[in-house]
Amino acid sequence: MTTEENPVVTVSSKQGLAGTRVCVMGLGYIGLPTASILANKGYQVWGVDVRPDVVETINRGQIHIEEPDLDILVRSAVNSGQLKAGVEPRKADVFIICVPTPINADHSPDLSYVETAAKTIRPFVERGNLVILESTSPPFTTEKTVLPLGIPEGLVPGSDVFVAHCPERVLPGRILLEAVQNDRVVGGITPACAQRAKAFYETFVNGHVLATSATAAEVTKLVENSYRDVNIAFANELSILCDEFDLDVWEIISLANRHPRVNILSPGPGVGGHCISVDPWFLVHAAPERTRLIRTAREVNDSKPHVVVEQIARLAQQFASPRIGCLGLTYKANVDDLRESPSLEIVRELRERKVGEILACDPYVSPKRFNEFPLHPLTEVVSRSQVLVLLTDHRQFRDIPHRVLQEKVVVDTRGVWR
Ligand code: SAJ
Repeated sequence: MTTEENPVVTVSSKQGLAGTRVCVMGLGYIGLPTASILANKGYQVWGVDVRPDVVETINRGQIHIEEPDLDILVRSAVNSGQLKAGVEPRKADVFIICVPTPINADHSPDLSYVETAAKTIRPFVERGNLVILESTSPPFTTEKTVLPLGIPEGLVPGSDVFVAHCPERVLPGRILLEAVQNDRVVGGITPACAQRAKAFYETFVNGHVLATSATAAEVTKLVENSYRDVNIAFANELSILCDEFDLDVWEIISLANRHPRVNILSPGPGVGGHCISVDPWFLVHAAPERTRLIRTAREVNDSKPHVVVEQIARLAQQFASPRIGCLGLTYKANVDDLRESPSLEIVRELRERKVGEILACDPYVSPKRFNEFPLHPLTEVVSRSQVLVLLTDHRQFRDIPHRVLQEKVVVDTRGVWR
């Protein structure tokens, strides 16, 4: 109940962190970096994942996802004994929930992972604990799901126990840097909960930690990703418009961006990843009548892969038996993440429609974890293809010589070969 009962609230430097136990629920793209950053800061971290293979990998000091420098950080955290993993939670001073929050086929939120994580920690939560939801969540999830399911009856939030939402904000590919450098929004179920969470984040975040309510933090996070989705949709709509006029969208955007108050983002094959293509739906679902623009942006971005497929199919018609090279499957450059990837969606649709022989290549996707269709080496794809499609702008593809591209029919969805 009081600050004396738990050191976390007063911790503001590395001193004293070693005595603080943190239990991180979910060791994926957010949970594992968070757990290893905290462990390297000196916290005693217990990481939990439902997958025994993930737990074993981490306990060996290895990682199951691709992220720059994460391997070094995890190895150091495990070797020092500060990070250990298991399939069940343990008692801790701080619980952090970092589980997925996907959407169902009808775009409604699927909160089952949050519900399960909250129920799983409940028997371990004690007076004085801080419980944090980091997963991006629909409005009111902290108050209406985590609080009732995760906090034992009789413990009063804000005095006996502290519950907050602190949405992650890190960019895949720069997670370790951004987890520490970015400003953070921490929203409490009560002001005391927010202050408690703020004190915790200030022990390892260099950016500003901004306190608010749990619901405001939930909506702020969704607004950030919706803002980006709407702006990418604008760029994607421009690319469709410019095709209609037979104009180069990249030229138009670079000219328009010379205006001091215009900053248009880049069109692409669509919007993927587990964040921007999902999170805006949480707002749309929560208030369908108030989110016309956000919904339309989602629809524009979701339609883009089909526009690209049509374009490829049209161009392929000039060959009797077209061989189409598809470069890149992941949702964006230089990451291994295939979730909601428009590039993968395009390759799947081309294969289903039997547009020609499809030769796919992605240096970031190991055939060990991907066996839906064969992957080919870059040199083979480039030499054998008549139509060459750039879907994900991995650095390896940017260096293909111009003279090679000149011999092909090229579809460059990212504008990097211009
Ligand atoms: N994309 C474009 N054109 C652009 C920028 C991106 O087509 O100009 C595409 C990408 O290729 C990709 C998708 O959009 O398919 C999303 O990529 P991204 O790099 O914009 O963002 P994410 O999904 O990797 O990470 C986002 C970030 N949110 C914002 O920038 C507002 C990150 O800070 C969040 O932490 C993350 O979502 C998350 O976890 O919510």
